[in-house]
Amino acid sequence: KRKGFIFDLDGVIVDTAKYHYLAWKKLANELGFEFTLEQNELFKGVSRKRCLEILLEIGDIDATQEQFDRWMIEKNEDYLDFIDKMDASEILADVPRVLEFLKTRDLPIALGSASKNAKPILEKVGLLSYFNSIVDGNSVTKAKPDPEVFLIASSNLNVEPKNCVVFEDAIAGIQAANIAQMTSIGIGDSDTLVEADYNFNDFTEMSDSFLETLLK
Ligand code: B16
Ligand code: MG
Repeated sequence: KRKGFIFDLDGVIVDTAKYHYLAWKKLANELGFEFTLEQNELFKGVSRKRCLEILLEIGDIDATQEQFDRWMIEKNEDYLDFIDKMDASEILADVPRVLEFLKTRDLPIALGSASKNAKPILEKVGLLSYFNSIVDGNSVTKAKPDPEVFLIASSNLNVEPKNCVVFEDAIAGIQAANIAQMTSIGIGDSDTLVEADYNFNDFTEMSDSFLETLLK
């Protein structure tokens, strides 16, 4: 059977979480409260709109629709200033080796991310050409753990969900892959990602022989 491979972006291909954090922290500070790295954990894999809602809950701030929209734009502009400076040096270890492994075997590859900035980021770091399909925050309506993002990717790749493999760093992302009946591979802390079918701290721990077993 034909296998398909779906990658999350933030925390799997690049570590953009630190830039999201700095941009949210700047906004929080402007609004007069602190935003910690620990609180930032709740923002991983979550849409921009939902992140702002949580941030305002943390700061106990009631916003008008107009303020809300303005802060969404402001945060994204600050985030894009960081993205603008990104290059290939920010690709996480051994990601190119795994992409190359799949590409040389002609296997279809998709991105499955909540980010609306996914495409420019892949372009910046020079990985866009590896992807047969980009499913991002612009094409999905339901957030992970809803499996929508991965099911669209599976259909775009023309590979049945049960033959898709998902690489994810967020609990909600692993749950989404499991609900979609896909093989879930947790990238990161195995105690956090206990629901994953397989766990690796990062791609340097994933051998070519393990990748071979995924093709069967
Ligand atoms: P944007 P992923 C997610 O990316 C991030 O983990 C999350 O923190 C962010 O809020 C979300 O993208 C939306 O990003 O503001 O760029 O649209 O992990 O799903 O690749
Ligand atoms: Mg992620």
